Amino acid sequence: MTKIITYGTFDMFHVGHLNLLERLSGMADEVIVGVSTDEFNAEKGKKVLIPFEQRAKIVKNIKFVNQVIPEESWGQKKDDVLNYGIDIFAIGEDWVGKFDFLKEFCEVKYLPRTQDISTTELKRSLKNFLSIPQQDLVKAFEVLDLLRRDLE
Ligand code: C2G
Repeated sequence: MTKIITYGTFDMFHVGHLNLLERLSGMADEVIVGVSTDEFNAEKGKKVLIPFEQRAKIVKNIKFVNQVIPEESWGQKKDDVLNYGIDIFAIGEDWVGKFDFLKEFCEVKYLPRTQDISTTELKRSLKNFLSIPQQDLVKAFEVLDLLRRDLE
């Protein structure tokens, strides 16, 4: 029974997060995920949109995940690896090298990220969409409606 652990914010859950968790499930029998609390995200200097309870609930309900724990500090990883009997620590390669100190206690793997998607990108696209003047959006939908009718 091999166990793998990862940590993350998982804000505005998207396919990049899902791909990572799916990969973990192919690497071990049990997947444990440390979801960053709102307080820890403040410490990471990361603004989150979705509160911890909702982010944790979504991750807990992903079929590739067996257990969710709160990630409250940078320092908890070693204790988690020892207390949960972790065989592998894995995380996206944006963190490459940052957690090599865990090699003393378990395997450490940095995995390729999913390209062209990130919470930052989603927020930017949403902001751009919402910045389109209301009347331009209305006009665009009217034109689309006319085109659809022509095609019918
Ligand atoms: N990820 C990915 N592909 C993306 C976006 C994210 O593979 N397009 C991965 C990240 O590499 C990370 C995980 O999904 O392994 C969660 O990403 P974030 O929620 O951004 O997590 P982060 O803020 O990097 O927190 O102690 C570790 C930190 O808590 C990691």
